[in-house]
Amino acid sequence: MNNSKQMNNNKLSNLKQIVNCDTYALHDPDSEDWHTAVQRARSELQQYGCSVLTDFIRPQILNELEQQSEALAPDAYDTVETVNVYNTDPNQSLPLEHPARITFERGNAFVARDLIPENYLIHLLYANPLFKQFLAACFEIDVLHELRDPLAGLCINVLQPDRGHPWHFDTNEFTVSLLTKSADQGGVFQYCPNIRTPEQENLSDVHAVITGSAASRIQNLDLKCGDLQLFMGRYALHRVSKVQGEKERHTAIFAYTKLPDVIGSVERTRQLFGRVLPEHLAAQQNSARSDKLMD
Ligand SMILES: O=C(O)CCC(=O)C(=O)O
Ligand SMILES: [Fe+2]
Repeated sequence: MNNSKQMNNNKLSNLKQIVNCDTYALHDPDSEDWHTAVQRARSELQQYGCSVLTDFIRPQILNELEQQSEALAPDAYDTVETVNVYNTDPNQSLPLEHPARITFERGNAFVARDLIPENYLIHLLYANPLFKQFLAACFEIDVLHELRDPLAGLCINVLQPDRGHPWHFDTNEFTVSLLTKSADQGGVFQYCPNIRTPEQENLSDVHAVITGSAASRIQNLDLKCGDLQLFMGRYALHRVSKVQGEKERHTAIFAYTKLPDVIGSVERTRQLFGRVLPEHLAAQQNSARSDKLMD
């Protein structure tokens, strides 16, 4: 067998070992089951901006998934940051009632991609071509690209007891996440579907939600370990409520983009991971130039 055939076989067997392919036929993009799963996700994304693929991971490996997550959690960059829902500077000269003036403590910590071994389950899944092909179809995009960012493409989001991930919009239009360890209590993913559009910020509703006076707009997701969540986080305001009890809550965040070669800015990377790599500095230098010539 030649090398590339062997590699494809390995990827297929990895996928079948990790994903519940009886329910989600990721291994066979020509099958009716594959199209049915894609269609369901598409229609939920169109309606609510969110689709949960329950029991996406094979139950036999949920323990291993949690153990790998636990082994990496101590490496998370842990800092409590003051943020607003837009992740912009909260001190700008905006009226006091503007939602950007309301701040929260962001208490989650990220384990960066370069600390996650390539043979760990979430890393195998993130880079798997059949996984990417399926997700691209669900989001109705031709091709999904892994970030070229060596830190931000794949992360574990760690919430310790008494910490929460406050109300925010994501920068990326869509996100894929997987609960790898659940909290005893609290740590609930909450969101407000379609609260803004590319044309309309809808500041008054955003303000009402984050000040606690629009509870009826908020949907709670009851996620279990091994459920995969597809989410349009740029248009839906969302948060993870404070974790209660003894256990941490972990999610794997799989970041993909429509455009290739995406690398985070030096400033944002330092905020999220406490460090930057030569790739971030080089990308910043290149983007400051008016051309892409070597000299
Ligand atoms: O951990 C989660 O479930 C959500 C995380 C999130 O919203 C984010 O990382 O932007
Ligand atoms: Fe988010």
